[in-house]
Amino acid sequence: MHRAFDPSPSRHRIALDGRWEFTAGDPDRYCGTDEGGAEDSVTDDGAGFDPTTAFDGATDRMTVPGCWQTRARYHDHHGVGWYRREFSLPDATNLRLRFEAVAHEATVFVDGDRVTSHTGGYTPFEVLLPDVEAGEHEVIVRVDSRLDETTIPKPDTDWFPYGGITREVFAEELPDVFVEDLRLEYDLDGDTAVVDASVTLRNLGEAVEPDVGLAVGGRDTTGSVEVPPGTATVRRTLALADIDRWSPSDPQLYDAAAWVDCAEGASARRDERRERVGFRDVSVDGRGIRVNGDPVEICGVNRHEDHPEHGHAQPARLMELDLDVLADLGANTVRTSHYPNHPRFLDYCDEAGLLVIEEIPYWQFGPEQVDRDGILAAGERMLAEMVDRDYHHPSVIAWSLHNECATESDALVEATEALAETARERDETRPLTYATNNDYVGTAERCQNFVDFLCLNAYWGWYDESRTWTEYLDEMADTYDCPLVVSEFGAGAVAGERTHERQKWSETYQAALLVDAIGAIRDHEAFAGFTIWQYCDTRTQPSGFAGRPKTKNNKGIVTEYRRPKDAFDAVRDLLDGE
Ligand code: ADA
Repeated sequence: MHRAFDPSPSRHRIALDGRWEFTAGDPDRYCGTDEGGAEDSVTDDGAGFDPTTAFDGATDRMTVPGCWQTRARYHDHHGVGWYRREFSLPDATNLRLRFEAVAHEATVFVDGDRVTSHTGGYTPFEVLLPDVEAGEHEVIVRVDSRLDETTIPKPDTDWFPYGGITREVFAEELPDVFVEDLRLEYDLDGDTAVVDASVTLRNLGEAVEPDVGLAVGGRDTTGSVEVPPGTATVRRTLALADIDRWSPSDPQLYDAAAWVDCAEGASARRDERRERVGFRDVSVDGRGIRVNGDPVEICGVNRHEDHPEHGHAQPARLMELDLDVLADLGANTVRTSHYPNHPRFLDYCDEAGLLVIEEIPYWQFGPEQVDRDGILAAGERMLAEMVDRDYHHPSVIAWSLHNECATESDALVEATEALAETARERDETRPLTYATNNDYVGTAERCQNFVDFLCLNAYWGWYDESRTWTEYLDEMADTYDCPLVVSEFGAGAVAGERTHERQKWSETYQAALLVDAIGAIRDHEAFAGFTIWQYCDTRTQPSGFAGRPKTKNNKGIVTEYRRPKDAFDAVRDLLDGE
């Protein structure tokens, strides 16, 4: 299950995880790749491409969810992979086919027809297939993991952009009238919450007049509405008294459900969609970030989804382990650097009271990248997909628009304004931020007015020793009057190297640097907190990054297998972890 709760309990769900047939590379007859694949999947003689021919040669098996580079045979394969599997339907039905993530470009064929495509490896997509016949069906997915100067992220990231069907895939049977989307907004006044729900219904048949209901925290409301063929949005409101607010120390969650119930006819089925909400408000005020009006000190880490055996495709037990390790550390925040993490991980953060700053992989873009055709629009789409997917998580306290982009340039001023607008159109409740290293590298910052607080990345004591932490923090406090979080700082440490606190690459040096920086940040009243770079050691790319022993970014305070380094113990002592 891709979530920690069942979001659609009334639907029969067919999990499409497990072993798929797999083959690497395109067949000769496929000539859609240069133009982006999706619409152009025809052969050079102009005929429609038969995707089954991709499997004419020798084929292999691949586990879904999974990343092919975690297998030695495909360790260096940046390119195309074709996946195929079958599933059977006992009866004809409408189907919702959903992919939680495919890295990085997907083209999906069902029974030989191309049904959808998607670009962006960290957000979900789905397709509605009406009236699918009973019997055996075949799904084929062409996955292209290549990144180039026109993709998000760009190719030379300091993390490993694994390829594959990296998160869960499933098909859900749908009645003719179903809940396509549920959005719960609320107003809080003391311990009263007024929930305003938009229930989007989809009707694949004739006009009907079903009951549409909403339940939140044990209260419900129902009424009938006319639903014409197509899509209709119904509003339902509920006032809840005596609610317990969600907070980091008391993460109260409430179940919410919206349903549509058709009394008779072919669509005589109740369809239900569930969400979980935590009532809280997030605000920024002067120098502080507040939850329910109370200032919170951000004490956290940056987390990539990486592990030697799983890559990006994190099994639930690994997410649970990470949650436990973070609790042991005494951390209260995760920055999902540099892309939306798995939705189940965010469910766990909701349950644990962890705060999350979530980001899209707009990573180190210069003006020339942002000026490329389509990059801004693709960024806006990715941001919208992230906000839509994660809107209900109380743990998510801010959306981060980008990381270390050239925010001194006109192109980024324009892009930041557009991205901020996209986020605010979809969510008026959460503060916006982005991470910048401009002051660290000595260029001017021009985008801070589009966001509510700034994340600052700086590597004093590691890449550069020309300033002390206190000097830097004082200068940042004089430069900006918004809340500030030091969102990246750290040192590389080769696990087991325990030598001397002046010996770079040792655990000892890393621990000493973090203690010094964290002490200075916590002592400075202008700073709302910090997120350490980074949680665990991660695989990176061989090109472009000097100082990456074993092709890893070794700045983890735990190893790639989550074994604590000295820095973990030192930070835990500062944070009073277990
Ligand atoms: C940057 C970047 C990170 C990582 C880090 C480092 O701040 O945002 O992704 O590359 O530097 O380890 O140098």
